[in-house]
Amino acid sequence: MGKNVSHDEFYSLLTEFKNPIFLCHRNADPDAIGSAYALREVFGGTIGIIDSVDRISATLLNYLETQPIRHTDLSKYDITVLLDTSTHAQLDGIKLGRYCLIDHHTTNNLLNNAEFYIYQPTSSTAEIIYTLLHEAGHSFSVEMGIALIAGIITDTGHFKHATPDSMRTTASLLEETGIQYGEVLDLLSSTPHDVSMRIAMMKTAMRARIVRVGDWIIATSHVSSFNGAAAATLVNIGADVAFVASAVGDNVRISSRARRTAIEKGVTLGRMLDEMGRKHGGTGGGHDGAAGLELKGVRDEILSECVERVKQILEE
Ligand SMILES: [Mn+2]
Repeated sequence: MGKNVSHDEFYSLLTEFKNPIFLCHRNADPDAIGSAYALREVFGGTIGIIDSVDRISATLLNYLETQPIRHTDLSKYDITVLLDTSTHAQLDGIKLGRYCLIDHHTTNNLLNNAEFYIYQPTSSTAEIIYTLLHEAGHSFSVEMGIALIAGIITDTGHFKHATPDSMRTTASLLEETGIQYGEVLDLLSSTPHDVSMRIAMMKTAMRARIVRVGDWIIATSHVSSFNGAAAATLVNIGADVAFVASAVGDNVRISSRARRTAIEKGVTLGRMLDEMGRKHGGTGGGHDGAAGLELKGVRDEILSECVERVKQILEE
């Protein structure tokens, strides 16, 4: 049984390891990368990724002049620090040795086997990292500040799902480092959208199926990649809740997004997809407004079940 520890304890436990690896989930986002970067600046060690990093993380890593290690043999390190990771599926079956964890997702299946962990339902892992380092008396470099703020911005959907704490943490980081908020936005928006991504967004819209429940709109679609961005696009152009499927080997991967009004009505996607994952022998989870699911099954049947579940909530 993993040990739930305070920030203080986590900090002092981690200092006992000489050679930690800060491991990010599959397709690492700025919340994972930013968190790993800030911790490595303080504790030394290595930043590890499972397969690749997302578009914005690639820009961030370039700015930070940091190259993470890929396909890594974890036995070379005395501890693995899992960041922003809530399911085994996000690790592509990599063999974990001794590990600890910091995460913020609605559900987390990796706590039991962790040696120690901080698990808090904040809006980003970066906020937890800020508190951990701030309480230990560390100051933040400009690079650490940019890395953590980038994580907060992307995980809160540019502050759409922000809490007072995510605002406060961002404000403290800006104050402590002298960074201008606009600098971080410029860095994030300098990421080019490549042509295959733009085509995927258009195909998602073309293929969308629309279900209307009163004044609510649920949309489903499918693309070969970029399904997270695709679900966000469907919400941006009018859906209240969107599910977009992709085929990943023999599996179906679903990304979902929900508008704040739908969340307030009770659509909590992280829990819903976690439940569906358990029911069908796959894995799912995430946040109320942004979640994922991966399982074996028939794409349209899974999408229909997603729609049915949301319909039931919206019809109440
Ligand atoms: Mn996160």
